[in-house]
Amino acid sequence: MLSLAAIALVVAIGAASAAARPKPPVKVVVTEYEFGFRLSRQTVPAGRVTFVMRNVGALIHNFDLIGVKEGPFLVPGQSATMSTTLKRGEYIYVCSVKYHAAQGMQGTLYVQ
Ligand SMILES: [Cu+2]
Repeated sequence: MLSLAAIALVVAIGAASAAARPKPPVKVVVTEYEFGFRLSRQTVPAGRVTFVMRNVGALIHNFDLIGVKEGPFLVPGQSATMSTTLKRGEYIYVCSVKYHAAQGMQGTLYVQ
């Protein structure tokens, strides 16, 4: 029978190795289309985030996380990634092609 001490040791080792390993960045898939965005997750933990942006529409679009980082303009069918480090808060994102935000290409990303 496994003693309680042995179980405690296994748990302690597990916790130590988890702490030593840096956390992998959180991935958010951003789909761009006329006229809106679909995000694989709307809320992420604070820290490193990688956005995988895909334009599945018929016009040029981008993903501009206002005040943080602006993704490249993507032609239909194109993809790109961008990484950034986010603190807790609410972040507005838009497509910065003229009139696209007003037509629905905007939203809020929540960082907890
Ligand atoms: Cu757009």
